[in-house]
Parts: sequence; C-alpha cells; structure tokens
Amino acid sequence: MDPKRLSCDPAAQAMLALMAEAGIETAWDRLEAQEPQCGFGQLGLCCRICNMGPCRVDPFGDGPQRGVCGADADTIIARNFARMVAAGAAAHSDHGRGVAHAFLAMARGEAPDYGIKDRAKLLALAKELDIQIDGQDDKAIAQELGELLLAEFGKPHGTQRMAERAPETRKAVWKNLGILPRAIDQEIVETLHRTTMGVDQDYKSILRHASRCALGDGWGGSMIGTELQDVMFGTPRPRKGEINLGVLKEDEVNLVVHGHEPLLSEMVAAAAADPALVAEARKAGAAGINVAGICCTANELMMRHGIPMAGNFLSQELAVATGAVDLMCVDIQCIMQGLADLVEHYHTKLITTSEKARMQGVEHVPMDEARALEVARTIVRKAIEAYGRRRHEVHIPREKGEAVVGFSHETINYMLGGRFRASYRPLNDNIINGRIRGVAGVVGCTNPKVRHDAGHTGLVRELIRRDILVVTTGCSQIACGKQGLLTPEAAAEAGPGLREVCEAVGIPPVLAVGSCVDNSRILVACAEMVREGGLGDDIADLPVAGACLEHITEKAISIGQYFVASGLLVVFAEQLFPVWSESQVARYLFDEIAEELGGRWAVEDDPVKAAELMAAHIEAKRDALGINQTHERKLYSMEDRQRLAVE
Ligand code: SF4
Ligand code: MSK
Repeated sequence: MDPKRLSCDPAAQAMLALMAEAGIETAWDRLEAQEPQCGFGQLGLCCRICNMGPCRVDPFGDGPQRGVCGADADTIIARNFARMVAAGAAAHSDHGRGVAHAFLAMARGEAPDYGIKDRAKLLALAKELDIQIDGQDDKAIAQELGELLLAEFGKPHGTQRMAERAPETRKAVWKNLGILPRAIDQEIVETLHRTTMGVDQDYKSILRHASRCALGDGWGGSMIGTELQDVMFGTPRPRKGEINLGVLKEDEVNLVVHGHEPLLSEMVAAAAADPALVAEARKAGAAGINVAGICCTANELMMRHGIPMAGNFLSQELAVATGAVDLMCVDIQCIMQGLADLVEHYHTKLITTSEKARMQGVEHVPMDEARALEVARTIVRKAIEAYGRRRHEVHIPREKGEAVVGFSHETINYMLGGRFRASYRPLNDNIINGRIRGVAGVVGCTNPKVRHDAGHTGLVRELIRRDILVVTTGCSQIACGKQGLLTPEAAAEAGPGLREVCEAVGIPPVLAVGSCVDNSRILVACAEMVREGGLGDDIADLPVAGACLEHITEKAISIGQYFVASGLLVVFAEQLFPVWSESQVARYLFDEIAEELGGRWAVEDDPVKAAELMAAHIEAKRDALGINQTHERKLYSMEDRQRLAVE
C-alpha cells in the first residue's frame, strides 16, 4: 500500500512507511484483511436484531426480500440507522452526564481539584434556566445548576431545557411533528425499544423518532456537556498551538492523552506542569514533560491551554510507532483496541482510566473525581518511569504546524461584534452583503476507507475558495490544523469576500470550534444567527450546511441527524453512508424529510462535488431570503436624513 494514497498528511505517510517496513500492523492493514466487507451490512440491509436471524434483503431482487419476521428492506435499514443514532446519542450524552456528575461533585465540595473557571457563564446559564442567583454564592448556584442539568437525562416529565434555545419557529416544527426531545435517556431507550423485533415497523415512524433521539443529543446531552465543561474548565478563547506528530519531543517525557472527556486530561495537564514532577523527569534524564493530545482530548486541551495536538483518530497508532510516546492514557471513545498489541513492540505504557472503557491486558488506573489530581500525578510518574525504559531509536516526523483554535460561540460573538457590542450582527451583515456567502460545518472522524484527512481538507479548501466560512470540530478540525487551515494566513486561500472579512477581523477562514460534543456550539451559533435577524425566522432559512466525508462512528450519524432535524443540509460520503440508495429510507432521508424538518441528508464522495452541492444549497437559501438581489444604492436627501434622525 502506497502511504501517499492512504493519507495526505506527510507525517502520517512517513510513519506508515516505517511501520510497513517493520511489519507492524495498522488500521489500514486490518481494513485490507477485512476486504471484501459485507455489502449487505454496508447498505444497512443486514438485520441481526433477533434470533430468527441474522437476515438480509437482496438489493438486486434475486434473493429474499423480507426477513424471517417479515420485515422489509426499509424497516431493516431504518432500524439499523435509528440504532446508530441511539448509540451515538448515548456516547455523547453519557459523556455529558459524566461531566454533570463531576460538576455537581465540585459544587458540593466533593471534587476539590475542580473549580469554577468561568463565573460569567455559570451565572448566565443559571439565569437562563431560572435559577435564583441573587444572594447565593457560586457553589450554591452551581449545585442547583448541576442538579437541574443532571435531571435532564432522566426526568419523568417535560422536554429538554436546553432545546428552548432553538428559535420559536424551529420548536414549533418539532412540536407539530411530536419530536421535541424529552429526557435524554428516554429517547435512547425508546429508540432501542421501537427497533426490537416486532415493534415499530413503519420506517418513517422509526426515523422520526431517530430525529427526536438525535435532538436529545445535540440540544441535550452534548450541549449540557459543553456548557458545564466551559464553566469548570473555562470557555475557550482563541489560542495558538502546535499540531502534528512533530510536536513529540525526543528529549522529553512524552505523555499522550487520548479520548474525549477533559475531566482527566485537565488534571494530567496540571500535574505535568507541577515543578516537583518536572524535577523528577529531569532526574530521570529527560529535559521536561511534554503533554500532547490525540482526537477530541487534543481539541479540548489545545483550546483551553494551548497544549499541542499530536493528531487525530488515525494518528493514534502512528504516534506510538514513533517510539517517542512514553505513556498514552485513554478515557472514553475512539480508542483502538489495536493499541494494546501495538505497545508491545515499544516501551510505551498504555493506561485506561474510565470504568466504562477497559482493555484486556492493559493497566487500569481508575479516575476518581475526589482525588483527580493525585490520580493524574500517578499517571505522570508512570510516564517518567516509562521514559527510563526507552530503548528504541526514536522516529519523530519533522512535520508540525501552527493552529489557532477555541472559537466558541462566545468568542465568535466577541470577535465579530467587539467587546462593547458583542453580537452576530457583523456576521449576519457580511452574509447579507454577500462577502460571506454562508457558513459550513465540516466535522467528524478520519476513516481508513478514505484517504486520511483528504476528504475534510479537500472539501474545506473548496468551500473557503467559494467565500463560505467554515466551522470545524473533532478530527476534521485536527485535519484542517495539520494542513495550516486554522491560521489567519489561510485567508490567502479564501475567496475575496471571505478573505477581506478574515483579514479585517484577524480570524482564520476555518474556525476551530472544539470537540465532538462541541457540535452543540454550532447549534447555538445557528440559533443566534436567527435571533440576530435578517436571515429568516428559522435555522432552516439560514445559508448554512454541514458535512462529514470521513465518518466512522455512530456519534457522527447522531450529529448528522440532529443537524438535519435542526433544519440543515448534511452531506456524508456515499461510500460510507449505511443506507441502500434505492430504498424508500433513502428517498425519505435525501428528500421527503425536508418537507417535515427543512433539513435533509445528501451523499457525495468527491470533496469538490460535495462543496458544489453545499454551495448550491447556500445560494438557494440566499435566493429564498432575497439577499442575492443586488440592492440599488439609496442616496439620501437631507430630508430623508432628518426623518431618520427623528425615528
Ligand atoms: Fe430477521 Fe426480523 Fe429477526 Fe431482523 S428482526 S433478524 S429481520 S427475523
Ligand atoms: S474523536 S468521534 S473519530 S471525530 Fe471525537 Fe474523531 Fe470521530 Fe472520534
């Protein structure tokens, strides 16, 4: 396999060549060993929900058209799709629940190493949720807020409080369709119930509930996670950091944190900066302790502390193969089991930390909120010990670049509006005057079935060239960072209108918004754009679209579905989309769903064509808003001016 065909990242190419030479297996090798993969599974046509199966439906019409229970292709595809949404929503929301638990423990004084870093956000959130703040101290407010938000996961009555942030028109759409999300757990459990054998057998009904479940993720579990993380660890502000495998240091203890929850990585970052531990590292012969992130943990750490990012999902094995990673500690999600075998070739110590995510044969150091910093110190000490066992030649690729990350919704508000007039007005105005044609969210994973990073960055380059401002999260954000797209200098690649705005404000044309749960920030930004005025009454009116051309996880399907259910066009790669294109389900998701929800799915493998599709959607929205018409420049007479002044 030619490394250049597997990845467009030169650092990844170098490591792939090195690993191939050494005969060390990667995800790409395991993918090759799996081929040909099951075509029924790829199209969503395989059902193993009950023990009369597994059943499959033949898309060519020659073989069986129904499962043993009589389920047809659409029921099977819809059930599989809805279950992906439920699993993705469960992952994000359980992350959010974990944060809420830690937040509450912090407020009660049971997690002394955590605190309140963003008091203004605490108070704003409390006010928004009708919590009395006058006369209460911060910890008491936090306790009430924590209890209220934790209850959102399992409350017996009512709908999601965070979903109240959506524009009125959008909420009316959800209400009319009966899909306003209730308790997050309820939506997930109901999805699993509906999709067991012999329950919901109407594909539209199943998919409508999938929308409700996904909304419980985006406007519920994920949003709660993001908001409480901001209060505890600080709302991200633009920050510069280094990115790619070249951030690993030959002469330092390299401690890589990988996964999703900042609960652990924040503490590891603090422990690694402890002068006593740095002295221990020096005693062991290292020049210092270098913490670097992989996957969404990398996004969380860089946007709050400027800690370098070593890479995204497909970089996790490559980082170990440099021989420079002394310890990799992981929490939850996107951790390849292949790491456990891989570290056997090196001195690298692998450590799991979450009760929810253990690996056989891998040392487990349980994260404990009550003594979080102490746990983190233990992990750092283990990294120092492992450094002492380094025997290998170290092969750290030279590639590293700079990235500016941390464009939270609050930052975008501030940067575009200014300190005294923080607002989305300038963004909306620049969209209305056409300098910026619209906004695209490019998010999600990296999948070995697609040339690593090329789907994301190819698409992003095409979008900014067309004057479309890009916001990015997750592994897509890291891909963009590696290719220099997260710097203000990248504005040189943008079209003239977007370039002008970026240069005037000093922002990159691709705004790094955060981790996977932070896709909720994009929802809030959309709601704010509507609230600001001039771009319609609903998120579905906005010239905005989303995409992920390298998706792997069920979480990505949940994200896509909540963007669609919020009124947006979402483009995924056709080769990765788990729906048979000739099915009624496909017709519904690609077309009819727009009549109900305003948003819809589309599929396209080619990044250039995907950009064309998104740009066409954005232009159609602009036409509908009437902002594509050239306005005659109105010359005011003195009389007009006087009238304006009076008004
Ligand atoms: Fe087969 Fe129906 Fe059971 Fe699915 S639920 S495995 S289609 S019998
Ligand atoms: S880490 S979910 S591979 S974006 Fe959030 Fe990356 Fe996808 Fe995991």
